[in-house]
Amino acid sequence: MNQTTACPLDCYDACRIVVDENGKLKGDKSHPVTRGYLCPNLNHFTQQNRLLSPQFRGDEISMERAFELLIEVLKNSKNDQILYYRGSGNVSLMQRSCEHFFASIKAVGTSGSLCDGAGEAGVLAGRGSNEVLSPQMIDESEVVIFWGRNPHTTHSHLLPFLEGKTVIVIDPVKTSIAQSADLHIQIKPHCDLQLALLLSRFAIIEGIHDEAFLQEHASEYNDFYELTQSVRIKATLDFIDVSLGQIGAILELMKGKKCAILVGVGVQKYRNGADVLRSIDGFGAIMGLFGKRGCGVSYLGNSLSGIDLPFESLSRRISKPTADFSKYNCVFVQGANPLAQMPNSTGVRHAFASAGFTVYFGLYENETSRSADLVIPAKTFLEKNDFRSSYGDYTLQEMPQIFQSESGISEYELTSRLCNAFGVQWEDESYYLDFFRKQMDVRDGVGYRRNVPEIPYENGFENGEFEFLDTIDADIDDNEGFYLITSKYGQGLNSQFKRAGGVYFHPDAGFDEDAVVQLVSHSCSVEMRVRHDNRLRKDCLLIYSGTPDVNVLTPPHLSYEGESAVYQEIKIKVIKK
Ligand SMILES: Nc1nc2c(c(=O)[nH]1)N[C@H]1C(S)=C(S)[C@@H](COP(=O)(O)OP(=O)(O)OC[C@H]3O[C@@H](n4cnc5c(=O)[nH]c(N)nc54)[C@H](O)[C@@H]3O)O[C@H]1N2
Ligand SMILES: Nc1nc2c(c(=O)[nH]1)N[C@H]1C(S)=C(S)[C@@H](COP(=O)(O)OP(=O)(O)OC[C@H]3O[C@@H](n4cnc5c(=O)[nH]c(N)nc54)[C@H](O)[C@@H]3O)O[C@H]1N2
Ligand code: SF4
Ligand SMILES: [Mo]
Repeated sequence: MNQTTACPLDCYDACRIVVDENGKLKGDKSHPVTRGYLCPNLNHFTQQNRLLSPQFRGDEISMERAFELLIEVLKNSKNDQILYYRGSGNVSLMQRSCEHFFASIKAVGTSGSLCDGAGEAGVLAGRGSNEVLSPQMIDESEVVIFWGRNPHTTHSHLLPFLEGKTVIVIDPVKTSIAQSADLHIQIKPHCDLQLALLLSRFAIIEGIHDEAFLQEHASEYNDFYELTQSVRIKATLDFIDVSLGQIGAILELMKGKKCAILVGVGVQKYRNGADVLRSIDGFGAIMGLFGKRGCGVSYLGNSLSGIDLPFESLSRRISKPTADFSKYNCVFVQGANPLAQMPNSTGVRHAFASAGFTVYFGLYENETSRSADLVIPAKTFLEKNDFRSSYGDYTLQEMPQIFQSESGISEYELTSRLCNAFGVQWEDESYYLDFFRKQMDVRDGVGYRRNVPEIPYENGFENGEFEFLDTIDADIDDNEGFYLITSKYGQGLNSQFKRAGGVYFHPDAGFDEDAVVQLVSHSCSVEMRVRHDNRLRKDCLLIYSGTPDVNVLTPPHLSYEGESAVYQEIKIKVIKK
């Protein structure tokens, strides 16, 4: 008999999956968003290639022995010498059960993000809360703007909802959506703040701003207008590589239309990422896009909003993108591959190797598992009970266990063992599953979170009013080198599944295909093979997320707000070999 579950990968879509009697995964035709299709990541998902047994320094050991070793090192470490580092290999809710144990023994956790933290800080500063437009709400819009977001790769289930709409794309890369869009602005990277300010300024000059909305919900807009006037028009347009005609064209297409601006992580992989999001939100407010059907600015949402968790939460935390593993006697890594995915890989790898004892709890072998003292294999999402919420919509879906398996251990089971060993209060699995099930509101066979807005910001903003950006850092970075674009790869998910390789340049950027070049950033360098891609600007190079060693080039800085990694902050020098 067919069984249904949901995909727990770190992705907007949260697809509903049908598992047939042969164990094959298919999209659920009755789901309003999945509509019968999965993506390449899940179509090729197999139970193979996974870690099958625990290992201690490269030797296979039993699960019993693995727990003896883990418990011993935890008992011999002071609580502030234990670091719990969770990634986003699986974003389901039971992943958080392990945090209950580490919080209870007062270990150190992480705060901030490798992903969307800078942008989120900007959204919160302006709106007070971070709500998304569900695909059903985007369906009602007439104009959709993809701003630093690549839906063919990262949000493919949104594509059918775009039929018949006007599409505008703001992206330095001529992505698939840019190729079919009504208008593509191939902006220079890191110039979105200036573009948003210029759009806001010209919207007001042309009188297409929403005066009534601004009076009621964003009354400081005149100060924001003044701020936009501090931007020198001609010099800025030249620098960001956008023409006045293009600004006019965007506003003309938006005029009087229901418009959704979908912002991705691409715009905020910089230290001022929060201000970038805030300026885009500011433009949304000027156009009166909040609180109306089919309108809004939508970033990656908070998959936990409206959900109560039954687990203890860590009270002590360090910033995730700059976590210094060498300071800890025990580092416990769960669902993550920090040795590939954190910025500044060289520093991270040294620090990990000099930590007292390192544990990797995950599904696949990778840079982190190979360097860890102890490897504990996890169970796949098909082999354990769970729930899945999403940062792209308001679903909350049950993921029942579908297969039995002898290998690996679930997050619930691992936590049970640790809680038992340390006398930490812990309940039966059914208690936690019921806790989540009770928060699910099932409509037409699909589970949703309770207490979520149908129309985000319909009743205004959390702080009473929308708060505009009030100062800008006018510095324009014009250092030598190529802009680094490091975005998502269609055949893999960060460092899971198929991994990309090589560095991509425009064919006219001056490097021959297949040549090996040396790429140099802050203090580190790596060699990569050249690939050509004519979708790129000539001043950019592209290395996909998940490419081995890409993060040797990325800097160990935090965003000014939001404790986020800033992968694209530093330009890259290229040396021919
Ligand atoms: N297939 C696949 N899907 C995924 C993932 C994956 O690895 N593979 N990862 C998942 C995760 S973890 C996340 S966070 C989401 C992210 O989803 P997206 O936000 O769509 O991801 P990115 O590919 O990082 O960036 C999107 C776009 O930003 C553009 N960009 C880069 N720099 C700039 C800039 O300065 N300005 C502007 N305007 N655009 C810029 C890039 O060219 C790219 O097209 O995707 C999720 N989905
Ligand atoms: N250069 C560059 N670097 C980036 C990015 C980029 O765009 N460019 N993107 C950043 C972003 S947005 C993100 S979100 C991060 C992601 O970085 P990470 O959170 O480190 O994610 P992954 O690389 O996907 O590694 C996830 C690991 O989780 C394990 N896993 C999968 N399922 C389970 C499970 O059910 N249980 C357990 N215990 N483990 C499991 C698998 O073994 C897998 O190897 O990378 C960041 N790094
Ligand atoms: S990775 Fe995303 S698009 Fe692919 S099946 Fe999972 S939720 Fe759907
Ligand atoms: Mo992410």
